[in-house]
Amino acid sequence: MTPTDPPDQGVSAADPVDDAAATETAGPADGGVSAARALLGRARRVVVLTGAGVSAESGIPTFRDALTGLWERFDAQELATPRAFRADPALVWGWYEWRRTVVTRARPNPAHLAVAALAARTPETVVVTQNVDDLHERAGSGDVVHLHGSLFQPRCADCAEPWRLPGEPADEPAEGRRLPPPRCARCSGPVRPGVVWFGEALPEAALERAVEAAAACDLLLVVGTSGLVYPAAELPHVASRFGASVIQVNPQPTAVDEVADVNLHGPAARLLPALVGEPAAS
Ligand code: BV8
Ligand code: ZN
Repeated sequence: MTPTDPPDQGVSAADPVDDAAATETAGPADGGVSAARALLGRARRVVVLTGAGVSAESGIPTFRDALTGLWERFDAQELATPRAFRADPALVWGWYEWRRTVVTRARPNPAHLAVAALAARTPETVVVTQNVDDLHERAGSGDVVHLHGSLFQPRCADCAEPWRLPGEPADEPAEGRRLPPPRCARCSGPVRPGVVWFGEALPEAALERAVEAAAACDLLLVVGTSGLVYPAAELPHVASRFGASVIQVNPQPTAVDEVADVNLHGPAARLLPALVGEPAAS
């Protein structure tokens, strides 16, 4: 890491056990689904790592998608920073309340449901997400590890006092608006979204749990992430270094391709049910 990089929250791992049998790229007619199903069928300890792509078919824009409305001239990675919130708290709070509105109106899609079904069938499954939405939970996944926080856990930016969201769901206009953040009941500091901004440390317990699960799993299923944001992007490499098989589901090539044993190119809401679904009655 070059000296300019932020303090390291990276992950180190001992060397692996190679599993030659699992190394099959997406040559076969079914695009690798049967190879992936065979790997999944044998797996006992599974980690599912998801990114924005798993919620794309629920109508939630990914981080790659250009922003719209009030925020169209901004880059999401720019807005999701402490600096942007200090510079213009009403713009940033408005953005998060708009995103909370979109998420509240959205519904889990078949990919979220398949992840919940997989966990129900394979008890030692850990669901780790980079997403700040609650669609995994609404699909029935319990105990989801949120590496980057949640839209539903705002807190005071000064004293970290949790701030209780009002009962009624967010209802921001489609084009968005500036919205001054509410004030903390304890110190009247500005309330901020309970997400991890770029340059901020991830919640220690969540990161530790994700790393331990990745090092201990025998299969990591990575869905809908570009694999560019760290330290989350290190998890597939940790799993592979510890000898686990890695299956990726993504319509596009990503930074994870190099470490995946099977790359399934297609939308999560179609491929995850095919991957997890009960074998068709013979
Ligand atoms: C930190 C919450 C240090 C907020 C987010 C090492 C190397 C280089 C840089 C770094 C490094 N280590 C740290 C850094 C800096 C930085 C980083 O990684 N920068 C990158 C961009 C180069 N990391 C950080 O700043 C992290 N903090 O390092 O702190 C520290 C340590 C100690 C003490 C103090 C500080 C914090 C990172 C977390 C930032 N917060 N989110 C919010 O949401 O507003 S990240 C945010 O962006 C998301 O949570 C997600 O993680 C990321 C977006 O990535 P994806 O989820 O992958 O989504 P994306 O849009 O990119 O791609 C979508 C994919 O889905 C695509 O591949 C597409 O093809 C696919 N897709 C589309 N449709 C479908 C689909 N797939 C399946 N089905 C479909 N239908
Ligand atoms: Zn406070």
